[in-house]
Amino acid sequence: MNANIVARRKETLTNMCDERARMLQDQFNVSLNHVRALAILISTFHHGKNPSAINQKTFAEYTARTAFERPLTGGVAYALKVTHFEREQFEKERGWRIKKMETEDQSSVKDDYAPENLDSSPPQEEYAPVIFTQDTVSHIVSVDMMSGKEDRKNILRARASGKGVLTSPFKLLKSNKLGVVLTFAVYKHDLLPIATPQDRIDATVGYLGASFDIASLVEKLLQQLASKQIIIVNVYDTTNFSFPITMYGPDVFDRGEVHISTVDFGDPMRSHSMHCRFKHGP
Ligand code: WA2
Repeated sequence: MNANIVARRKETLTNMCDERARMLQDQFNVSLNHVRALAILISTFHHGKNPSAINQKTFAEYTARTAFERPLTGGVAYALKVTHFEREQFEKERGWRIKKMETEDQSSVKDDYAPENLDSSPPQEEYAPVIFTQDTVSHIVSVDMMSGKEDRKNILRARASGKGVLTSPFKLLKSNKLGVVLTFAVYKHDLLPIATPQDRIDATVGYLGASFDIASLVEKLLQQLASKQIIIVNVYDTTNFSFPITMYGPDVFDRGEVHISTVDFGDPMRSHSMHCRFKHGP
């Protein structure tokens, strides 16, 4: 092929990929900012008022009406920090037990057992039961988010850092689709920039989280650009550079030219990238 045409093709691929990566990053950032604002809403109107001005009904209504502000999220939820010492009182007041998170395959086995025994979380030092949810994720109400491996790691990192943190991609509850969870800690008072991780842990009252169904959301984004006939797009979590995790797109065997655009989802502990290829080409 003419060297000029090859260079032109390469430039086109670069531009298309960078544009898509930037759109994904921007939409993620918009969602992240609104999830952060929700954490402040909870701090101000739930923990900052006595009695609280937020209950499940108002939380569900507010999050549904502002869902368009969080274009990449499947749902948001709020979990409380509950120590083992506080558990009994908490469960009595709420009228329900803190439940253990179960994966899809476990819950199909579960029917053989008495659900009321299995559902309840075994004793732990502390719990993170969900008390408020957007209706789209109502299935996680009363579930201890610390009993899920990825959710737990996120909670621990969010509260010690004060930053929004992301899980690696994992199968979300119920939908069973690959997604990521974003978590912000909610503190009982403002913390100085010099606060230590332990200061932050001690001041933690709960965790505001959002789930992202990456595959369907990238799909929606790409559809808006109507370029699916031209390029193949993959999104990866490349935090472990030797073991990238596919977040979106088909398995790739093609050795053809690829352009890699980085995507910054705002968590310095994680890396993501978008790979683009022409559908038919050299
Ligand atoms: N939200 C929705 N689906 C999930 C999920 C989750 N976590 N985990 C697994 N499937 C309340 O970080 C606190 C939300 C967790 C927040």
